[in-house]
Amino acid sequence: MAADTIDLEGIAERARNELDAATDEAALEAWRVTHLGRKGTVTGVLRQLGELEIEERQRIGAEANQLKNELGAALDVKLAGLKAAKLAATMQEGRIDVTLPARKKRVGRLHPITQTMREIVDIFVSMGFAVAEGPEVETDYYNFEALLMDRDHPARDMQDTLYIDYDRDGTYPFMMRTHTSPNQVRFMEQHQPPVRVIVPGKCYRNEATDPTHEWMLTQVEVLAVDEGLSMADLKGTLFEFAKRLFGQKRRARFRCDYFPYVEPGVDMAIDCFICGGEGCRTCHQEGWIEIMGAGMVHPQILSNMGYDAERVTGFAAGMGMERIAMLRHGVEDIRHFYRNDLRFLEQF
Ligand code: FA5
Repeated sequence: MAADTIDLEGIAERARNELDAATDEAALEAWRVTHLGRKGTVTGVLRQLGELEIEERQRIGAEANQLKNELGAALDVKLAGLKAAKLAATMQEGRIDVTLPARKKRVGRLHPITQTMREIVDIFVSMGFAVAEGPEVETDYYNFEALLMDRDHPARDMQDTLYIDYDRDGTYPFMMRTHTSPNQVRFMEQHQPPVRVIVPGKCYRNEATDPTHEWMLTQVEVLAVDEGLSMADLKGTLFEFAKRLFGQKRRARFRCDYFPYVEPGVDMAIDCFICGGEGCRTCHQEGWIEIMGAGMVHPQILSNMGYDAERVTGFAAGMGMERIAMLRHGVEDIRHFYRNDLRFLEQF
């Protein structure tokens, strides 16, 4: 084979031009295969060397190897340039302006009703009460009947609720409990006197809402059964509770009230924090805001639980936590608590 059939100059020129024109990594790889690959142009020349005369072989061999090295180095330079450009572009896209002020981390907090609940629980625990829980979905028996409210009892009208479905024998519907009082019965069924327990939890009523009435409310039930408990213990316990929670300045009031499961029954109110007892929209012009119902446990219930009603007596109370939180924090409308407006909630 003659040396003049090998156009090393032409190959070099074409390779240099094509390398200049390649703009991405895929094009560079194609270029490498075309010129430096196993079947590439430069490799082809090297492969043909054996067919040449010795002198030609040495000369062309040296030139071809030099070209191979030159092109390989040029390829490395070009590749490094492309990589650097790519990195610069990525950094530009994802660049962070370190002069911007950092985003503030929002720290969560407990809902005001949860805070109030914890304060109330702490006070009763410090007075020797245990804490229990009960179901929010109740049976007619526990919510009404066991508390001496038969099916036709007018006291049921005060606590209309949301009904769920009928129980197994299809007679009575399950319901969302209207108060925490079913837990008096549930607890007494399981425990013998002396009893000192509180039961906090959510309750539900079919209410036309207004500044002091919500359809979902939180109550704490209080129950004590022992020998010799009297109305004086009830009053002493609840007034002491009110003092610890509201401070000495707030006034508390007991009035006769009727609940079928206590005898006698009372409601306890605190003087209105908005008007100081003058009468306003929040207290319905009464000057007082009722926070709980209470009374001496009806002896019939004690006997139904298998207790000796001649020997033991008991007192019970059920308080509304939203009303108490309103009094504590000067909130004039109960509906703020569950509107989930952060401007309100962040104040607590
Ligand atoms: C009862 O629920 C009785 N179970 C309380 C009781 C327990 C009496 C033990 C005797 C013995 P009443 O319906 O009054 O009673 O509710 C008690 C308290 O829950 C009220 O004083 C009030 O603070 C709160 N409450 C009642 N209904 C609502 C409502 N719709 N929205 C907000 N708070 C309410």
